[in-house]
Amino acid sequence: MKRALITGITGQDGSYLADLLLDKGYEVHGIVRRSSTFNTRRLDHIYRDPHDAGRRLILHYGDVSDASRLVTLLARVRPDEVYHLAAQSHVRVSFDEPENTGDITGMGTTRLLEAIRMSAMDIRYYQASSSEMFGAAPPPQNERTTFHPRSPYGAAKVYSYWMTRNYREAYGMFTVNGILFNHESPRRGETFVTRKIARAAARIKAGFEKHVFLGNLDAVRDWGYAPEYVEGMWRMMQLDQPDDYVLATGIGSTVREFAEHCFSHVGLDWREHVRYDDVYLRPAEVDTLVGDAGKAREAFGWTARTSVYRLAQIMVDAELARLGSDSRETWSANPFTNARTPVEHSGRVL
Ligand code: NDP
Ligand code: GDR
Repeated sequence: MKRALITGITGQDGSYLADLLLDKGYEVHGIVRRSSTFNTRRLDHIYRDPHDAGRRLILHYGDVSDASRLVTLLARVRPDEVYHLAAQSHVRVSFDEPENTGDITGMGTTRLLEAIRMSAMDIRYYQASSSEMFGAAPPPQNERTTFHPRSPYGAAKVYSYWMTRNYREAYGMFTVNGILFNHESPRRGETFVTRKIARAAARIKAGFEKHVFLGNLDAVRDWGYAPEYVEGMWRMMQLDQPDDYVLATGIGSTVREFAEHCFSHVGLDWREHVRYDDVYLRPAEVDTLVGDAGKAREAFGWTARTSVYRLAQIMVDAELARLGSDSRETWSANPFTNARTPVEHSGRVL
């Protein structure tokens, strides 16, 4: 049985990747940050009691800021494959916390690569690289495009990208960069724009709210469906030779268009419900990201299958279903419910 270790297993991609690897018969180990509240909600459906002898999902406390913990975890788990997904992944927040973002999103990669190197084990390594590394470079972007990051997050990912390549070139390690364009799902964090809009459309339709506050509606992103992207991560880890690959749909849409798709799906006109708040602007914006995934298609037959329009429907339908199963009180108590809570005004929740 193959063994995988996933950092960031509690996040959107980590949870889909855990689903996929369990389906493929792996034993899956995940690193979870200690938190005063449960942060394993996305794993509830696959979690098994530790006393269940047959379980193949095993969670360990750890943090990518803690190098010695990464060493002890590798010795304990002895994985065949490591998927490094943990990061401070919010671009807007990275402007507020540049140092923390550098430490976690950048240095966290080096700590893990160095722990793998020192272990002398034969471990394949996946690095969650990002289209944000391209930043201001004109589209379409692919593996040969020069990076021009526009945020502390993007800069930290560029550093991690190069460390990943350097460990391949310097030590002959099997390390791959998956350069993934935006991918979304009902498990997307509530403060990323697609989930925020899908959630608002459903809640407005249900009569809980009237408006949602957004920033730049002109930004163009290449939005795909997350479960397809974790399949691509796994496939690039099964190749004979390590390399770097873009995963993208090749289609760009504006934030405005995404809002239009979500609101029209529930029979509403987005223009009546979307309001502007400059708190959601970034000090430097990435205007247009549209990827060219031709190399991945040729190397391992990967293509995105879900259109942005269908993606919006999937996300809104999931929000409507959630509204049906949750009580109104639960939603009202959620700090993300209202786009203009005092917390958001301080710029902390974006
Ligand atoms: P999420 O923000 O949903 O998940 C991030 C994960 O990292 C969470 O499990 C989080 O834990 C964990 N994490 C954060 N800080 C630490 C830390 N100090 N130590 C250990 N774990 C930590 O991100 P996604 O799932 O969307 O993305 C996965 C990866 O892919 C990220 O690296 C992201 O930057 C990158 N990426 C994402 C893209 C996308 O469109 N989704 C596109 C390209 C790259 P907790 O749950 O406790 O917060
Ligand atoms: P992004 O995703 O920055 O592309 O990073 P996000 O959904 O945060 O922003 C996309 C675009 O929407 C604009 N925008 C808003 N964004 C948010 N979050 N909230 C708003 O209210 C809002 N209004 C407009 C933004 O300005 C931006 O142009 C994501 C993350 O998952 C990264 O970790 C990943 O690397 C990249 O995708 C690829």
